[in-house]
Amino acid sequence: MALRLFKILIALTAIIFLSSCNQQSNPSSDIPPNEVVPTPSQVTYQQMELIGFIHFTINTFTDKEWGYGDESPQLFNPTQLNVEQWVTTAKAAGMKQLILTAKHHDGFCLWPSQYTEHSVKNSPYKNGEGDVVREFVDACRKHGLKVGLYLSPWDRNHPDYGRPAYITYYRNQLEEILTQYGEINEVWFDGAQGGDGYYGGANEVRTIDRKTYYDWPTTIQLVKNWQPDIKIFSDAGPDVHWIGNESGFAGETFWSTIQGDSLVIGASDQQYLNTGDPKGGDWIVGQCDVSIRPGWFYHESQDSLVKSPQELMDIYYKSVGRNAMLLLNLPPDQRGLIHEKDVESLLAFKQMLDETFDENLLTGASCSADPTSSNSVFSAEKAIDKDLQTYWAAKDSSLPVSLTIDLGEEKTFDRLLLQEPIRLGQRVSQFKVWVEQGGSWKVLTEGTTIGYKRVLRPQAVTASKIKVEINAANNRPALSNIAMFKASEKEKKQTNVRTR
Ligand code: FUL
Repeated sequence: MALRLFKILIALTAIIFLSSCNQQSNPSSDIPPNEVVPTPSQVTYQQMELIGFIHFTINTFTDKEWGYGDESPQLFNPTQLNVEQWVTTAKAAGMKQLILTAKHHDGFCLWPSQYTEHSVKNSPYKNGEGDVVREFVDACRKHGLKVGLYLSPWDRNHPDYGRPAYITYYRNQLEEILTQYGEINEVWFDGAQGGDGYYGGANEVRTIDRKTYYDWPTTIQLVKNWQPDIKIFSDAGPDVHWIGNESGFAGETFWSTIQGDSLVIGASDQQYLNTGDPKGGDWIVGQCDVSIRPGWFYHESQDSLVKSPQELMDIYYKSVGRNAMLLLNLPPDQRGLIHEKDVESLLAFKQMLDETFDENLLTGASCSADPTSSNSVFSAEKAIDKDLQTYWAAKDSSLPVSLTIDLGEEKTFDRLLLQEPIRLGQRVSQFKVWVEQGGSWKVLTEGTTIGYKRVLRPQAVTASKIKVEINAANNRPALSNIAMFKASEKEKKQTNVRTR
């Protein structure tokens, strides 16, 4: 009898112990989220990190950046167009999505729109039977990339631009590209709107009221009806917003929260877009768009100005490494191919990225929460377990709070990666990283926001213990990942590819 009671007692203790362990790793027992959090679809979107832009249209053949709108469709004549080459190049570089300029400001359509004659259907390409948008979406899907489409709101060809009739035309075109080509992951609304143009032969300047002309709320609703899971990009979101410059960098402090109703497409405060807003009531992912060349479209004169792999790395640190997306433009040339120089630089960049981030030097390390400042509810080890779903969280919001990582042996590193479990909101606004050297702790580097991903580039240091200290946060702090790397030697090599 006593033995049976003893066995029951053991079993009960085991059940209580196991269920308490389970509570710590089960996301269903998450810490309470912030008021403003991303949608699950925005989280998945940001996890793509690196995506690509394809600027290709009549401008490629006229050597212009902005076509006036009077170009003959006959000029669009790529001799070796190979959309698979675009997609396989992007994929080899680690891009997870490509966005194509289905229509740029000149109004020329890469698909045979039924609403205009200004399209591929009147070009020599495939004797007017071609549809570049179709080829593009098919190739992206074949190689597992998500699809995005750019449809310029400004149209320098259309006779009705600036009048109400154009809005119907624009929505008709959106309906074509968003209902006839399967699932589209992102639609890109550019901020350049109004000015001089051909406008059906009027050859004049047409200005619009950026706040009212497009009636964006109605268009956004239509887009979401056609493609419920689509991410809409613009200066004002609602899902993804422009970072405020075309050089590819987010602010060192960058919040994914922002006040959406203060933003106007084509007329937003660029500095505000560059930092986000800790008090913002909307979660809008920041996106850094930049071209691998000075121009967005291909120009032979820029063949010597392709950004070097080192420059691309620097852009990566200032975009993905600052909690934003990187949208890198690869403009095909008149053949319809991404130029060899661009491919070379892009793939060398990817190699550098892999060399730097392949070996996490925290493998095998142990992690503990500072006993004087926290007894962590979600265990400290979760911050280095390489599982982004799990996380360490402090027991409450008292600060500072720190995590100490014991590497077990001395290691040399110069890259640090931190991540917050953003599905619960963005919290940290000040942190420090310490290293123990010769028995005393020294501050190695410090920063403000973390968000989805923050990568820091301190001077190389050799240490066997590091400490991540959170000094300010808008809620109880949590970290889903801490990792440490040694940069590829190639990152530091001087480049003679481009000087600017
Ligand atoms: C800008 C446009 O005017 C450029 O031509 C390019 O498309 C870039 C991505 O957005 O606002």
